[in-house]
Amino acid sequence: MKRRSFIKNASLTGAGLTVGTAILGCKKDYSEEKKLVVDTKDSETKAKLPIVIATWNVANSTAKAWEVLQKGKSSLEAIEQGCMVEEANAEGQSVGLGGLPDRDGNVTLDACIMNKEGNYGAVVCMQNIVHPISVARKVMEDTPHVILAGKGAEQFAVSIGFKRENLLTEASKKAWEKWKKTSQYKPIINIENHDTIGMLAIDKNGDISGGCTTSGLAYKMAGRVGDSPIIGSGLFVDNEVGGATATGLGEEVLKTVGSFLIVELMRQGKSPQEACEEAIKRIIKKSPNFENFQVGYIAVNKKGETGAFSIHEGFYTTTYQNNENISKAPDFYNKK
Ligand code: SD4
Repeated sequence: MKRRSFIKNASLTGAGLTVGTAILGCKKDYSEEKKLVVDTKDSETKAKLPIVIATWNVANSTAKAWEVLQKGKSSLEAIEQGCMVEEANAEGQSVGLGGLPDRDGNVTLDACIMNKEGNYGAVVCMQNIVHPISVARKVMEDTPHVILAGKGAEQFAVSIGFKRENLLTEASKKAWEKWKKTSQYKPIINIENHDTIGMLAIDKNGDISGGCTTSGLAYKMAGRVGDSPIIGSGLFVDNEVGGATATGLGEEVLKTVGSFLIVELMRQGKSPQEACEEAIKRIIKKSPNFENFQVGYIAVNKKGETGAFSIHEGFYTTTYQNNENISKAPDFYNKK
């Protein structure tokens, strides 16, 4: 076996890694870790890159991100601009402008972004700003912190030039007023999920970034923060391995630190698909209540291979790869 293909195999299977370490026949050599890096210049990988993958049916967002990548810009830039498309879309009721409000009628937004260096920025429970993904990027790049919350996040955004806007559209206000008549706080499968954007992109240099942006659960308690802006839960990227992001009932994703789990499983040799399935199974094992909520994951590895899996039917993903922008329904766990 040629050295390079051995390294490749070692990086892709847990067994390969064990054998590799055994052949070295001694204490773990940490320089081996470096060999996990996939050669993004090999022809198989090149064919799959660049790539953008996102949760739900968001072809306009992935098209924007793809356009940015085609101009030779970074995956970080693609993520920000791709997510901004849905944030500005007043029709989408679970992200940005037009997002469904909390119980008190306030639209509060959560978002985060991660770059190839593993840097991270987030805003949680922020009001009145249409583009939380861009504010999250500014938190990452221009502050010594990683998360800004509520009023502080809003003040920071305004101080650097973002405009305050009312995010509650007539349609979302009407929906909230209707909900208030019964005030039933029960997550509804797939309804609470639509259009939360979790997006992962790999640029032509093979560098991965990710973002996640949402208005969170409709009619949540005031102050509630979900998984989407929390590193490791709603999103995780490791440029040596891949990235993962989540949608659905954030409380369940948070308890199992789902996106970090998926990236770590890929690091150990699982494919993106196997890793997503394992993370869903972890939730199911811990929550006998899984019939009543939805969670969906997507993942991409360094080679541009993707995976997606959810608890229930009804989840969608959109992938822009090899010049095709395709939305499809991935496999799911609960087949009755
Ligand atoms: C949350 N994961 O706040 C988000 C919800 C979601 O579309 O995905 N909404 O729990």
